[in-house]
Amino acid sequence: MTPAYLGLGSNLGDRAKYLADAVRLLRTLAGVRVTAISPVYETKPVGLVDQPDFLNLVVAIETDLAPTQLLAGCQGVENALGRKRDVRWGPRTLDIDMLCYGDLISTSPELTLPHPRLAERAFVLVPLATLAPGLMVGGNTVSELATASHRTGVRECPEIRIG
Ligand code: X6L
Ligand code: MG
Ligand code: MG
Repeated sequence: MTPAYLGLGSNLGDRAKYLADAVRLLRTLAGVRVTAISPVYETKPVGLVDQPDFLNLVVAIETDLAPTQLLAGCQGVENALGRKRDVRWGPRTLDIDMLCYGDLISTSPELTLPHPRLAERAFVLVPLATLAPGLMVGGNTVSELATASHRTGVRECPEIRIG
């Protein structure tokens, strides 16, 4: 079993329901065991800023799946929840990004691990730091990176409970 971390985000429709449904579907994937779920955060959009605010969280799993199998499983959950791929970086019902897969480093164009923008994204680092503060990413701990991100545009939503 390999530990892995998935970053989930939604900024269309009933965002909390999409996240809850996504976690439920991830639990049904053969070879995937969900071990922890971070709090939910409301976050300002990054990349394409003129779109609705996101809800983001991070899920810790243990998996028997190979990285490409896990990627396919995540894309299956995105598709099941109505993900359309039109506008690059645009609004989405559900996005699932593979953040880390064990200590694997991969530079393949289909799947780069750890996630290429992980170290700069407060909307991923802040939830990830609640589950894996000591995890090393590119020579720094997630806790250090989360602090360096100044939690910009990230607000915890304790009223939304998922899992
Ligand atoms: C320059 C060029 C600066 C590109 C930033 C940032 C591109 C983020 C893509 C960028 C750039 C992204 C989420 C989001 C997106 C999310 C929040 C992306 C992909 N996904 N903002 N923006 N949460 N808060 O899940 O991450 S689009
Ligand atoms: Mg993403
Ligand atoms: Mg994605």
